[in-house]
Amino acid sequence: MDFSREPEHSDKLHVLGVQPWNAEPDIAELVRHPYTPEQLVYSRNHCPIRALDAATFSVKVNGLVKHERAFTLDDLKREFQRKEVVAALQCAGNRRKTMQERDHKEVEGLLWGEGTIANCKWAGVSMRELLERNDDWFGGSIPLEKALDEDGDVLLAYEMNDRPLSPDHGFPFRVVVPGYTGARWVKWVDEITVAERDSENFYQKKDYKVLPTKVQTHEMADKEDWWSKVPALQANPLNSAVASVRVVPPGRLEVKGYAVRGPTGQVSKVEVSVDEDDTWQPATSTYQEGRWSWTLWEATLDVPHARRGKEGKVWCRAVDVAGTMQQPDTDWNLRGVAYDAVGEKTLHVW
Ligand SMILES: Nc1nc2c(c(=O)[nH]1)N[C@H]1C(S)=C(S)[C@@H](COP(=O)(O)O)O[C@H]1N2
Ligand SMILES: [Mo]
Repeated sequence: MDFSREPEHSDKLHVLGVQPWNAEPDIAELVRHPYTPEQLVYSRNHCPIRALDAATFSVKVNGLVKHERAFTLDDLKREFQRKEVVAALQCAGNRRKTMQERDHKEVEGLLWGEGTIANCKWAGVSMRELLERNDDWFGGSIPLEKALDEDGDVLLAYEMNDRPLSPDHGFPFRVVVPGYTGARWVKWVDEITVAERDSENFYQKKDYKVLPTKVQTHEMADKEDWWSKVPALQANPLNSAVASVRVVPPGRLEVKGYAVRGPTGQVSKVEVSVDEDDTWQPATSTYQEGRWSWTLWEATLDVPHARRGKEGKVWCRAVDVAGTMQQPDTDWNLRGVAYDAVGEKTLHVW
């Protein structure tokens, strides 16, 4: 049941759009908290927020399952164990503005900064248990494998940071897919279908894809049918960003930021530099938890050559347990998604 009342939004966010509601926090403030407090959790919506009544709202499980069934929030809580996972939720458009500025080339979409990421404790029902209860699927696709992988930690979540989800973030249910792009974390979910093919939904088929750089316009993407040639974006890339830099005279910088894992494993190291490719110094990790959280880090840099009034840049790069490392440059793509070049922050005066 949809109510007409408008949900209350956090006033701590920079607003990119009111209808639908799209807003992100200041990242210097964001990295002060290992678990992102609700008022600093970005909000990304393609349609109006839904205000649902948990007493009547239910989620259907159907498709290639033995028993189709609908569950209310009470059913889920009564019939399944509560499972928790700490995981960073991140929009595919995170750092899109940096991509546009860095490549001097316009990308399509809301110009998100580097704050569309939130590290929260999610709780709900294991997607694996839910599907196995109703089970008997045929074949498999990568998303089904992810849903059934015990270590994939996919949830049908009803809590965020130990509280019921708010309307902005999907009350009563949302899917939590640790390590995967935010677009797959469907909010207000009312149907889960096990099928042989991925969904025909617009956001699965015609959006959230890393198109090749040569696809320069939307018309070209449509005309040459690039949408069907490129797979849907799933796992987030290994990434990092410089969130704040404090100048400590004479000649020292205190730098803080976040890093987030890619498909090949958790972040094992973050390095910072003031000259990008010459010397990289290790940062210290101040927070990381489990397989799916973000990593908070900080570093103190001696920059004897820094002079007040001179422009400078601070860079950061993450390395994961498999040795994958963020690269200085990545290719521009039309939709500005999955931007993962080394982090950078310009200081106008240091
Ligand atoms: N129903 C619904 N679910 C959705 C979306 C949406 O527009 N509608 N946006 C998706 C995208 S693109 C992102 S990045 C995340 C954002 O989640 P948040 O608003 O809780 O931060 O939700 C995803 N789930
Ligand atoms: Mo997103």
